[in-house]
This record gives sequence, C-alpha cells and structure tokens, in this order.
Amino acid sequence: MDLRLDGKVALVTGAAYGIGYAMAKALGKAGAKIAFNCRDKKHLDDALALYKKDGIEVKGYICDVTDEVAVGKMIEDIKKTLGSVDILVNNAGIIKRIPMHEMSKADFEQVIDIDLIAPYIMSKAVLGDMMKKGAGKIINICSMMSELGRETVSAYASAKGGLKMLTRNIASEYGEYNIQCNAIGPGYIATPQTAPLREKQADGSRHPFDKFIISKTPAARWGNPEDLEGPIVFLASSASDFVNGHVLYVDGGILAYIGKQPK
Ligand code: NAP
Ligand code: GCO
Repeated sequence: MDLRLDGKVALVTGAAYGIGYAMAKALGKAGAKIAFNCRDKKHLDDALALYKKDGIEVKGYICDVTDEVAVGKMIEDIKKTLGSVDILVNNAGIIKRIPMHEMSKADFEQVIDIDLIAPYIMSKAVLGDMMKKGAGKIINICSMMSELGRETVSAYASAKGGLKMLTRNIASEYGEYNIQCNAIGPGYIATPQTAPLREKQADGSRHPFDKFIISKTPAARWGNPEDLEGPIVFLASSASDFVNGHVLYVDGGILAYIGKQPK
C-alpha cells in the first residue's frame, strides 16, 4: 500500500483557489507533478505565486473546461512538458442559486456545461493515454447535492447527481484497463463558492444558513479545503486500486444525521 505519487502527473481543474488548490497542493506534496487550469488570468497569476510560496512546482493554464479544443491543446502541452496525465481531478465547477421557476435556460445550461459536460470532456481527453498505459485515476468532485436537493440549486443538483452516475459509468467502462474512477463528495466547505452562505448579518450575527449547516453537521463545523487533502491523495494513489465507482463523502457526517434535535 503506497500513498506516494512520485513520477505521476496530476491535472486538477479549477485549482486556482478553494478546494482545487488544497487538493493540488496535497497531490504535489505526495510527489506528483502538478498541472492546473482556470479561466481568469489574475486567478492564475495569484495561484502561481501561492503555489510557489507553498513550495509546490506547478504548470498553470488558462483553459475553460467547456472548450473541447482548448482542453485538447492543454492536454497535449502537459504531455509534452510533464508527461501524459496519470491523475485527473475534475474539480472546476460553478453554482447558481436561483429558484427554478425563475432560472433561465441559459443559466441552467451553463451550470450543466461546467459541472457535468466538462468532466466528460476532460475525462475523454485523458482516457486514451491511460488505456495505452494500462493505468489511470479519474476523480470527480461531486457534492451533498449528488444525494440531496434544496431550494434554488436545481441545475447544480442535476449536474452533481449526473456526475455521480458519470463516475460509476467511467468506472464500469474502463475498469478493465486498470483505470479507477471515483468521486469525492465534500460537505459544506468554507471557500469563495460558499462565502454568500456564511456572510455575517447586519447585526453581526451568523447567516441563517451558516447556523443551519452547523445544526445539520455532527462535527458542528464547516469543512475546510484542507479536510480534502487526505481523501484526494488516497483516491489518487495505488492504495485505492481496488476502489472503483465510489463516492467518498467528506461531510463531517451530514448525510448520516437527521439534524440537531430541539433541546
Ligand atoms: P470555487 O471556490 O468557486 O472555485 C472554483 C474554481 O474553478 C476556481 O478556480 C475557478 O477559477 C474555476 N472554474 C470555474 N469554472 C471554470 C471553467 N469553466 N473552466 C476552468 N476553471 C473553472 O469552488 P470550490 O468551493 O473550491 O469548489 C470546487 C469544486 O467542489 C466545485 O466542483 C464545487 O461544485 C465542488 N464542491 C464545493 C463544495 C463547497 O462547499 N465549497 C462542496 C461540495 C462540492 P476561474 O473562475 O478563474 O475559472
Ligand atoms: C449550496 C452550497 C452547496 C455546496 C456543496 C455541498 O448552495 O447548497 O453551495 O451546494 O457547494 O455542493 O456539498
């Protein structure tokens, strides 16, 4: 059993900050050569400086994961400079919190594009070399919303529910090539994506949703991106070679818990 990733090439999409940054840093510390991408040049430059400060050597790309041509070019450049991708983490994602009856088709489609169709595009771009190598790891970043619904996140829940099934289907179709496809389902993690749900109220009190999540989490806290470091290294390493099609929930126990009972 080995949790080291020396000699492996890992691509983490959307790893300019947040969960992706923490996972890329962990994979780098475990020995992998790291590539990451995002859309915004300032995000890229800020991230490159932070990786350097954290002692992680990375190759960064401006690439929108929904753009199949740009993705192909990025994968080819990674192959030329670092080697073919051994570990793909489909992390890039967005959320739009809009009541479904008010949500435009364009908004719904953009969430599906980035959160579900892009993991298909990215996975297809790396599978050929993984099949030739006879080894590979694809890890999709799912969500509580792969299992649960809530108001205003219909597109996101649809995408993340689909991503759970895409994970199982890639596992089913490519397992015979020694390619494992699993997922991580983070709970509620303190990142820019969830910042609106944690904003202090005008009177200085906690956001109602913040209090709600604390009451629904046995660990009675929000997760931090660092809570994902161990799980991602495990699923990227040979220690998980017989784990396939699994969604590993890293949620402090939310999915197991009915919620704090009234005193
Ligand atoms: P975040 O803070 O919003 O960061 C998202 C990252 O993805 C940014 O680096 C962003 O950079 C990049 N990105 C967005 N769209 C992209 C695109 N089309 N192409 C390339 N890069 C793109 O999100 P996060 O909270 O770290 O979440 C990361 C993943 O975990 C997402 O898939 C999210 O759904 C999932 N997740 C989050 C939580 C949570 O509580 N935070 C829980 C469960 C699952 P640019 O804007 O520069 O492209
Ligand atoms: C929301 C949150 C969640 C988290 C995450 C939970 O609005 O409910 O953003 O969707 O991002 O997906 O696992």
